[in-house]
Amino acid sequence: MSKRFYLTTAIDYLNGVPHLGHAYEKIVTDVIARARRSLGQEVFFLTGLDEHGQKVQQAAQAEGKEPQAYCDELAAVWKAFAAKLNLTNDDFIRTTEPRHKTVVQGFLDKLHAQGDFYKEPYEGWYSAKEETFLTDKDRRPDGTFDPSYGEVVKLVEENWYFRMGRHQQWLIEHIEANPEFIVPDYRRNEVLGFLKHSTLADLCISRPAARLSWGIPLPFDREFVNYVWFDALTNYISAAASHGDPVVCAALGREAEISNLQSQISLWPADLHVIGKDIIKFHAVYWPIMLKAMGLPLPKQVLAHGFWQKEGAKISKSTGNLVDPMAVIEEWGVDAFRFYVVRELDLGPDGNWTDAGFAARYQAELANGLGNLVNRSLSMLKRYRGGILAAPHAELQPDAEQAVAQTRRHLEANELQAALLAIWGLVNRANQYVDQTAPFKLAKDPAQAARLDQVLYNLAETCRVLAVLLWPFLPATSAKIYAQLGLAGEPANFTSAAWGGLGEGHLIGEPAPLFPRKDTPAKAA
Ligand code: ME8
Repeated sequence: MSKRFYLTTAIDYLNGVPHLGHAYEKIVTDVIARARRSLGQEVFFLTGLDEHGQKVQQAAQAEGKEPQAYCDELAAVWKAFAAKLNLTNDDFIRTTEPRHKTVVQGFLDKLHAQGDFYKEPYEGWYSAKEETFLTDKDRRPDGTFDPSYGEVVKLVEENWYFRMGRHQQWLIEHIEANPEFIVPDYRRNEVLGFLKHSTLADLCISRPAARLSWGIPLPFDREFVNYVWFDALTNYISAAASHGDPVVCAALGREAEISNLQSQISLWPADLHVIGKDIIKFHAVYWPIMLKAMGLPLPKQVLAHGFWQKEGAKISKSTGNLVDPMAVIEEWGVDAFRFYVVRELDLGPDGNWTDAGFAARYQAELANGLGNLVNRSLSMLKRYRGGILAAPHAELQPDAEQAVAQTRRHLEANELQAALLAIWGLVNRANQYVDQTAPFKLAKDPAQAARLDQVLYNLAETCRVLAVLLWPFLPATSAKIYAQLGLAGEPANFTSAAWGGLGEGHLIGEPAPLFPRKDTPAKAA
């Protein structure tokens, strides 16, 4: 059983419908998953939903529904959304599933038995309206709390805490010794700065069930449910356990039970957690500590992406400043959406969605760039040669090989935006080649018949190479290019980007526009 390349996304709170930020994270993770598969690795891609805790309980209450019924209804929407994005996730975990709850409870039991937890009263200011404890930092300059908190009272509450102190030093050393552990490097520096300049407070891992019932009960104290972040982070190993991962099952003492599974998949340690910058502390501080306490190896990498704004302002339900990914996909197609978010925003910095920018990229790079190249190349082959290729010719081979090598290098380093730039280098070169060689003129001169054959071969073969390179990013488009070339199957194997795949006498299929032109002013969302 060889270990898979195991990559995960954050699991989204189930308190609304998916927005641009959720879609972005899932798409970049899918591109990485597809790229690894194309490059020959065995991959396991996990995504899912974070269904417990106050946010979800309140959202259910607001709709007058039982939390479980609320989650079941909405989870169906999110699963359909994952399919709409064309994600190739191998599993979809929900934290309300029994397979997850048993692992969380096993985890809690083991740490409790080891003495990692203690119970203590906490005294603080409490807002019943917001169901949250407040500190002096939450006071306004005049010393009062914001009226949005309602009445704020002194409250004493007992809770369970996870001892953090002994973990601070080794974690600093681990992050320093493994520069790849947190990327980009400015996020690593942020985490190191935090760890070096403050004392890690013990983590409260419970909420009294009397106050918040929507959670996983602590197995050793039923008066409490588990803090939602402890619960949520555990999804990465509960999914692995449910597939019989030997490392996780051994740590949980579940070897016997798991050995009955039909098939076992080796997953842990995770190779890559893809998350947003706002939850880096949970993934790069608390999660490694939880794993270390459990006796499990740490994930190889935590990659924190940036945040999207729309038209320069925060994405927000309350102000209505939203990008509705479903609406964009309906209007422009899923590949146009996948393309824009990966092309526009490198992995790391923050980005800004603009409707005009979306329409401009669609027009210039997809319709006039890739779409026009494929359509005119194949249409000319059809018109001048009945769709039949002449002998292979290698004029564009060096350009294609350069793009293939650059794309491979960037995909291996998860440099997705740079990979797209390399691919578009070839798109632009091939469009320039059409203009320079002018096959429409060659076709008028019988003495140039052999030259026309060469040009048409170079163009068709470049389209084929592009389909292979594009597959992780624009899978539907790349499948269409393959079909229009008269090739069977999906271009899902990077090695087939080698020049010369199309043979003499090959008959292509029917050319059709890949990206219909939009003549009306753009309305992206
Ligand atoms: O944080 N731009 O869930 P969530 C880019 N359940 N990414 C964004 C974004 C934006 N505007 N807004 C949110 C949670 N995200 C927890 C995770 S994991 C064990 C538990 C990203 O629904 C965000 O950074 O608030 C996170 O990675 C993901 O969307 C889910 O956010």
